[in-house]
This record gives sequence, structure tokens and C-alpha cells, in this order.
Amino acid sequence: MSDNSKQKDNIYASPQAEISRFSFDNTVVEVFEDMIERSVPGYNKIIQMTEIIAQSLEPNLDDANDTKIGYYDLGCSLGASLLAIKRGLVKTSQADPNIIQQAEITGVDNSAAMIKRCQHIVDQDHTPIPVTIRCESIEETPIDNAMLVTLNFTLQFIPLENRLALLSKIHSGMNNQGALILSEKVCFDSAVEQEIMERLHYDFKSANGYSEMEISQKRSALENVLVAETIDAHKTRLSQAGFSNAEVWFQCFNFVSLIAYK
Ligand code: GEK
Repeated sequence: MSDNSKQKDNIYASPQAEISRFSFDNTVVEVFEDMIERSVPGYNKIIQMTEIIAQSLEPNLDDANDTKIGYYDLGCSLGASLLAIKRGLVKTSQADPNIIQQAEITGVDNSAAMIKRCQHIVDQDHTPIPVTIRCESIEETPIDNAMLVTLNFTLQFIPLENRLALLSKIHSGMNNQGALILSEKVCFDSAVEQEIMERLHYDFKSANGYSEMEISQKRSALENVLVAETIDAHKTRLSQAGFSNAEVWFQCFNFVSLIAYK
């Protein structure tokens, strides 16, 4: 399943006397593409569909080209989601070239190592929509006239008590046609469902070449770092933040993606 051109994730392949808290440092950045593809079922599908969703939204474009329309990828890592948005907008520009002058894509991540590599990747893409990469906490990022915001597997790393404020800020900064893609690892109220989904996720990782020890050491490193919630908890919070609709558009085992409209 994995692509040989990517550097292989071996971070937890040998036994570690003490497992430190997972962090998005240089070691993780080096293997990140391989790690996320082999660990998150449906990741590539979500990225692919982000392009389609970006294209599906209909911004109010004007001939004067003076209203900037925001597209934000919060927790952008190496920029996979923002590049998918960019591909979608480039296709949109074939029908309405004004999008090239009006769209502004912003990628935000608070890992300096991730941002450095992300900027390098983004610089290789010469299609015409401008992209700005910012190294800061997404809790600090101003959101302005946003058409699409992606929070792909990032809200799960934000302290629980800060999540509503973040979603409320995103909602306030969106225009009336705007949408949010929220992708997360989730947990379940039902112990049986939890066990089934966790086992299937384990089997997915195992089929992708991770050993039992790697899976277990990574799980320990992520404990209290990645805090998953139920789909209902996400829907309730999205509604509290002001979103009118929040629907699951994708699920694979304990990984889901929701789309919420302003
Ligand atoms: C993708 N969306 O490939 N502010 C900014 N960034 C943060 C914060 C924060 N407070 N907390 C964590 N991050 C990507 C994948 S990875 C998901 C997202 C994963 C960043 C962190 O540095 C990392 O790059 C990203 O969120 C989460 O579509 O690895 O499971």
C-alpha cells in the first residue's frame, strides 16, 4: 500500500525504554507522508475529495477583482490539503478566471520543521493562485471572508477546552456560502463499536507493515496528545459554534470527515 519513493516511517520500530510525548519534530517531518498514509485509513480519499469540495463552492466573484476570498488549511503539515484546494481552484478558473485574482490560500501550522518543508513543497507548484504559509498556532490565525476552511486531523490536537472558541472564530470569519471540512479520529459511546473500529484500524496498520510493537509504542506516544471525541460531540460543538449543517461525508473505521456550512 505504501509508496517506495517516500521515506519510510520507522520511528517506533525498535523498543524504546521511555516513550516521549508525540511531537511534530524533524524526525516526524522526514517520514510524515508515509506515516499519515499508512496510519489514517481514507487519508488519500479525503485529500482527493477536498479538491472536489473546493470546486463545488461558488464564491461571489466580481470583475473588479478587489474582494479577496480566503481558503484556509489549518494544521497544514506538508500542505496536502491546501494543494488539493489549489488544484480545485485552478479547475474553477477555467470557467471563471477572476478566481485567480481573488482567491488567497493560507496554510498554517505551529511546527517550524513542518512549515519549512511545506514551504519548499508549495514553492514547487507554479499554478497561479497565491499561497501564504504561516508558522503559528491556528488559535491565533485571523480568518477573513473564508470560502473554505480545512481542519484535517488537527482539531484532535487542540486542548478540549479551546475547541469551541476555535470553531466559533472560524464560523465568524466565513462568508455566507462558506464551508468547513473537519476530519478527525473519533471514538464511540458504544464499547462494542469502539472495540470493532479500533481492531479494524489496528488491522489496517498491520496490513500496511507496522508491527505490533510499533503500533503499541505510537499509541503510548499519542496518549493525551491526540484526544478523540464522538461524532455527536463534534456535531454538537459545530452547532454551538453557529454552523447550520454538519454532516459526515466520509467514514472509514474510526476516522471521519464532516462538512459544515455557515
Ligand atoms: C494533512 N492536515 O496532511 N496550531 C497549528 N498547527 C497545529 C497545532 C496548533 N495549535 N496543533 C497541531 N498542529 C494535514 C495533517 S497532522 C495530523 C495534519 C496527524 C499541527 C501539527 O504540527 C501537525 O502538522 C498537524 O497539526 C496535524 O491533511 O499527523 O495526525
